[in-house]
Amino acid sequence: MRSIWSACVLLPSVLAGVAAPGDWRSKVNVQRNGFYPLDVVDKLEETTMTNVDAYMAKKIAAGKNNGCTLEKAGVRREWGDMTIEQRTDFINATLCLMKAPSKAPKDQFPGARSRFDDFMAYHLTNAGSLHDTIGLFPAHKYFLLAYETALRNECGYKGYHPYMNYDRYTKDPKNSALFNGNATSMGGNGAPDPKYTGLRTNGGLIKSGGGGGCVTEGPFKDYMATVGPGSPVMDNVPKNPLSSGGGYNPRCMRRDVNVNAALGATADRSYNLITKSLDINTFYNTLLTPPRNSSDAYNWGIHSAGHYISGGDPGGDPMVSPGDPIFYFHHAMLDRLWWIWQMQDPDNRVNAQVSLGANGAARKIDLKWLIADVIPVLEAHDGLGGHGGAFCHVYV
Ligand SMILES: *[C@@H]1O[C@H](CO)[C@@H](O)[C@H](O)[C@H]1NC(C)=O
Ligand SMILES: *[C@@H]1O[C@H](CO)[C@@H](O)[C@H](O)[C@H]1NC(C)=O
Ligand SMILES: *[C@@H]1O[C@H](CO)[C@@H](O)[C@H](O)[C@H]1NC(C)=O
Ligand SMILES: [Cu+2]
Repeated sequence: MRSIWSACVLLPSVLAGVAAPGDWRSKVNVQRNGFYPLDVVDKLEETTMTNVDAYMAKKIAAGKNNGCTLEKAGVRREWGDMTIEQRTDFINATLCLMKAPSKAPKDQFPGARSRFDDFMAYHLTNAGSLHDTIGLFPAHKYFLLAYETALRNECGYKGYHPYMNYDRYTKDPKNSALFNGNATSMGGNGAPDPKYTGLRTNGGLIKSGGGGGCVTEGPFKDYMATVGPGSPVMDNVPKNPLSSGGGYNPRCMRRDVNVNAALGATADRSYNLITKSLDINTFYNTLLTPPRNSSDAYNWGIHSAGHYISGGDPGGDPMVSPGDPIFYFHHAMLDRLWWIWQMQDPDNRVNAQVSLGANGAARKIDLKWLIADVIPVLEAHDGLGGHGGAFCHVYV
């Protein structure tokens, strides 16, 4: 691992003693792995950091930053940019959460046996408000914060949640640092399941990537999904003993690490999504349901593509997808794309809400047993100071 920002790059502005535009590099700890060249979105993010720096300076001057500064912000990194030690710490904390005691109501979710399961249980019963026009971005931003907070407060994790840059998984996802199945990956592919041929999405049939069975390699090979299924995308997922899906249904984690899905989330697609969506409705609709295009073989929409890079059960099941820890890597990446989009024009975009829902600004996000505070939805729009500074992160 190396940091590409050498001291001599920083020196002139340090000597001048003023924070010139571009000085974000002296405030944020950038850590890159030279194995991955920057893609068009990474480059856009770097140029956007000047806007972010100016936006923060303005908020600080107005006393509205809630204690959040770029220097203090948690840095969420791409998995491949993290050192082996950082990856190990993260994996250990995830394994800890899978053993930590559940706080979900026992009568409603007798199947939730760990703190990790609690998140799956919440998603199962609140999928509507988590995914509608008003909720999708801010509710998942808060859900991710709640999960990251549990890793930190309940399992001693010192870092911040990683994200997966989809583009890095468009060539050979099965042999990537995220999915190669070794001790410092997030687990391997599922064993081949000839009965699993793929799944239907908005854009057509995503052909199987060759997996579909149980994950047998890596740190989560012994992990059992508990609650659900809700809306399984595979056959032969055992039924839950309760009609609510909240009962105990221990089953192996299945995956289909799928390059055909990943090709629907290449960097050029994310770049176009950010730069060509001039309002939040266009951004939301293009992300979820892009216009049909018969000459595009991978037109799934980036949201679906991201979920199905590993798919399976519970990961591919829209009701219980947080039962595969990769869920949070995907939603961190979506949060990153939303944030880069907002920061093209922060004054107008941070509080922009998809206009299809009624009473958008009055909505509150209540994650119940996941995190204490019930927060107004707009407080989960600002990743750098929202909700009294509880949100204070950058993506690098
Ligand atoms: C992670 O857990 C393993 C197994 O419990 C342990 O050997 C290792 O030291 C831990 N690593 C870190 C970085 O804490
Ligand atoms: C796991 O794979 C990654 C990425 O290829 C590599 O950097 C790392 O050294 C491997 N670790 C082990 C324990 O094999
Ligand atoms: C449809 O897909 C093709 C092939 O990827 C692409 O060249 C073209 O620009 C797309 N059309 C629209 C309207 O997005
Ligand atoms: Cu989702």
